Amino acid sequence: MNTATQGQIKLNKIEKAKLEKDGLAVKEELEHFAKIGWEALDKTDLEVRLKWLGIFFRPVTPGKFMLRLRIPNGVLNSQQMRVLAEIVQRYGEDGSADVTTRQNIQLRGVRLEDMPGIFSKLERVGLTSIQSGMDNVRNLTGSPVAGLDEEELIDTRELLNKLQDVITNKGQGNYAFSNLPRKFNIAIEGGRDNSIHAEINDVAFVPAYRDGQLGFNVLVGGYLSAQRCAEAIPMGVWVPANDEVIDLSCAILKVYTENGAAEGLRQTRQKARLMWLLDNWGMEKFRAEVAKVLGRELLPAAPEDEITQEKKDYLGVHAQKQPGYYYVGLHVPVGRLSAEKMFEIARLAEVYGNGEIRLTVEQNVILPFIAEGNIEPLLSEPLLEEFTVSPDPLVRSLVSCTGNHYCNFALIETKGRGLKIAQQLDQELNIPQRVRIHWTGCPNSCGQPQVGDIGLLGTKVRKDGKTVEGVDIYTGGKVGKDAQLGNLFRKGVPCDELPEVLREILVEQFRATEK
Ligand code: SRM
Ligand code: SF4
Repeated sequence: MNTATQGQIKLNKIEKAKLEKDGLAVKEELEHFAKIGWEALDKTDLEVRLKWLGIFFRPVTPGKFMLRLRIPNGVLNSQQMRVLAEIVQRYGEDGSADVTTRQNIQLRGVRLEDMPGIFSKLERVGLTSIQSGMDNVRNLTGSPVAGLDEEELIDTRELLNKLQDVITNKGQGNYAFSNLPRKFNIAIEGGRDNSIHAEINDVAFVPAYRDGQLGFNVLVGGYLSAQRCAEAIPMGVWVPANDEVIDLSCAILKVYTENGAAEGLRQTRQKARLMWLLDNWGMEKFRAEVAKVLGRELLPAAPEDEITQEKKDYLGVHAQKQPGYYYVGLHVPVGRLSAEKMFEIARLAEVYGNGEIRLTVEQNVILPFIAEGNIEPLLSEPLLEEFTVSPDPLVRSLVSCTGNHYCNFALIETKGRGLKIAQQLDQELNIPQRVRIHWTGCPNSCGQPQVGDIGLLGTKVRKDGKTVEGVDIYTGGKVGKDAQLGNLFRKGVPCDELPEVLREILVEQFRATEK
């Protein structure tokens, strides 16, 4: 059964809207939308379909849109960064950008009337925002040091670029993949440290040798949501590190898309991610359906994968495999960038490196190809006082979702508060180990609280007869090898009590001592 013949099945609201008009169709109407202004738009076009173009109406800041790009593998260049900086610069105080938890960039404050011009600018420098929201494949993540790291097993960049080209029809939009039952995350790891959080992707490729040949074992079904958090499970399949990765990804997307309605995925938005199809079918049937679409047998998984290391954060100065060159990881506090800082990053990448800029899922930036003689001058640049290569321990590993400044789902403010508390505790405590604190403003879990050593998930709590901002605390998240999701540790802690509660946890569980 395909989406055009969904007959008697009771579709959810979003599915009905898509049936009326595919989300991607608004691409042809963008010029018209820009002319008539956002207030005149049909509500579904404004709040839902524009997300197929990466344009997000923000009810918190009406008229000031968020634009979510696609930066496969988190690799961009200085020219692209400069264009992004120019776009947000013209919006003054409203304009800014965020590095996201999917190694990507989102622009803020953007006006609808400017979108056609912005899209032309993006296209000229090889960027796109197409299909970056709603029922589409999200930014494709890969090893942030692909092609640089001496220990790398597979360079993920070409695979991810090809995959993005296929999924988005080279940035023009692709109706074959624009009507998934739900969002979909794909990641390809090329190193040993599981830099991409394989466990929380719908499809993840992790390096594995099979009969002496290097390729990938495939994990499927991982996701986080308000309804359920599930770790990805082995598909029991191995693919070589070539176009078969793209073929397999597309086959999985096709199976997911075409069986969504029959399997109930298009009825309930909360039960629509790939894992629900796996629940319904079991892995054997899923594999068989994928093989049918592929038109060939799938090879069984390699007995073990090559994820053998703890997760790195890539901050600081590191030798590259290219002799005489280094990559330098800069810490961007909670991923927030101003236009000025973006221009500066672009300049530093050109003056000291080869113009390339990398992003990480920890919301940081890496400048590669810094020649040995350029390291000291780079480290002395004023930007590196703020975007330091060696931040204090808690600030260093802080990750945060958008929170209530821009996101209408948010139950709390996250980025500002998270940074302030981390800075305070860094001042007060000696913390002998890495502690990754992940903040997220609501149960959607965009800030991945379940992967943090400590995860803080926004909620409302009652205190002294009033409703105040609070968090549910998660602990025990493990990343890298043997990754596993954390569990709820304490519910409903008011945010003003959080420094104290976190201090306690840091002392008891992470060997912190008072300074
Ligand atoms: Fe997310 C929805 C922000 C990564 C799970 N996410 C949203 C929206 C679009 C809601 C909205 O319309 O306001 C948020 C936009 C707020 C804004 O203005 O920025 C939003 N998500 C983000 C970002 C920007 C968080 C960040 O600060 O870095 C991340 C953008 C990634 C990107 O570049 O594409 C982001 N979101 C994630 C992740 C983490 C990941 O992929 O590793 C997750 C959990 C993993 C997953 O998806 O399985 C995540 N976002 C969600 C969900 C819950 C999905 C579900 O199946 O229920 C929603 C709500 C939804 O889709 O209905 C959501
Ligand atoms: Fe918004 Fe909630 Fe996602 Fe944070 S976790 S960005 S508050 S939807």
